[in-house]
Amino acid sequence: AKLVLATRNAHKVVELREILADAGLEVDLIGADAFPEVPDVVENGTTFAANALLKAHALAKATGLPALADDSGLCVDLLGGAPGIFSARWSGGRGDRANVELLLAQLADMAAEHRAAHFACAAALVLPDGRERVAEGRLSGTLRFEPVGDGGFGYDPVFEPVGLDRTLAELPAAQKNAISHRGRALQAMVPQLRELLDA
Ligand code: ITT
Repeated sequence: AKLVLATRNAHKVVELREILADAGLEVDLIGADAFPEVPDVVENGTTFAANALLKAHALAKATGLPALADDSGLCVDLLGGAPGIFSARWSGGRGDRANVELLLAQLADMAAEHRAAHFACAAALVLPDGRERVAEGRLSGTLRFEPVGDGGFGYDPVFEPVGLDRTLAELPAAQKNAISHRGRALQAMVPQLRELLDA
């Protein structure tokens, strides 16, 4: 079965492909870059799930193919859950590194025991006939004071998962995917992908 990945984030595409391949799904994954004429949807939902559904519905409608979207972000306890759904543009669109720098500055005076955070991911599957499914995943941890590691993307270099003494950016990709918010959301979505896509 064909499945369009409704994301323009190249790092997500790599991770989604690996996670779905590991799940043994028989799907032909198509990147959103195959449809450059489809405009980006306005992500004006108030939750990860709402924004994931907006992205998946837009692409399923435009392409006539099943679409899978990921909306995700980092939620910091002390910041009341921010950056949350605003994670990608926390520094006003200046990129991942600037986002991390701003977040570290916002937490500068906070001791390790106050730096709890979690990553959240909502995966949305939408079929051209409008049927939809959502699955969510989380990963809890704490925020470091300095970035460490070259792997992953976004906030990975400052995020230390609970129970590990390394950041997500120090983990091999397979190990990140096995525990990540994205990995967990997708694993929860596998039965629905099999059922709806017959994959
Ligand atoms: P699309 O909407 O096209 O999928 P995006 O990057 O704008 O791409 P989101 O709105 O879902 O996607 O924002 C996700 C942001 O959350 C991402 O840019 C990172 O800053 C952060 N993030 C999500 N998952 C992450 C991960 O696994 N590791 C590090 N940071 C992550």
